[in-house]
Amino acid sequence: MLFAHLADCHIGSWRDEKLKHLNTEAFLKATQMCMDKKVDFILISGDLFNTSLPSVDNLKTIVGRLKELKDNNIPVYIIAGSHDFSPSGKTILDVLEKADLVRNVFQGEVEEGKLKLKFTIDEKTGAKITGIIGKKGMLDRTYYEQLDKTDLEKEDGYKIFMFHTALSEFKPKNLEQMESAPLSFLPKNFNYYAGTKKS
Ligand SMILES: [Mn+2]
Repeated sequence: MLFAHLADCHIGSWRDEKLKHLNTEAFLKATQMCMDKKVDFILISGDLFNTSLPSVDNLKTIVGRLKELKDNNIPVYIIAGSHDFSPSGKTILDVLEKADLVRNVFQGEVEEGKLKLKFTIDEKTGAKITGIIGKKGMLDRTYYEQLDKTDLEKEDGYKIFMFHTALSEFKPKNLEQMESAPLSFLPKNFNYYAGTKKS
């Protein structure tokens, strides 16, 4: 199995003429490598775009590439990051998912105060993928506190957990003030943790 893990692409984050194309170029280069190497799938752990409603130009470029990935039979699994939501909770990622260009793996329901996550199974490899979205100001903390880890940890097979928050144990000294979650928030027994810090 071969997969790629991207995060924090932040397409559209710079206004400066010299800088504003760099994120897009980096994304196009990385995803081109994915196609060249024929990866089985791609994970994007949040903040594909810098805003919940990206510009039409940026959307056109990224949607074009996502379509190419789809045509190459490379599924893209995503979670939303802290920049992906508008104040009303909307995100363009929902539109991309409707168009079948990405799959949001933050799936599940709350039963009696417990968050039960569901796995999304990659057809080609059988990899089981789930995760928790990132929200500004540690609003995602509630998800971790409610998370029922028992079934997740018991599940067999190759498992991937995607998340978008800094882990307290891995914070560098100069970012001590940064909001973070303790390692104990994550379910154990996964084969790969596809994380990124919140920024
Ligand atoms: Mn970010």
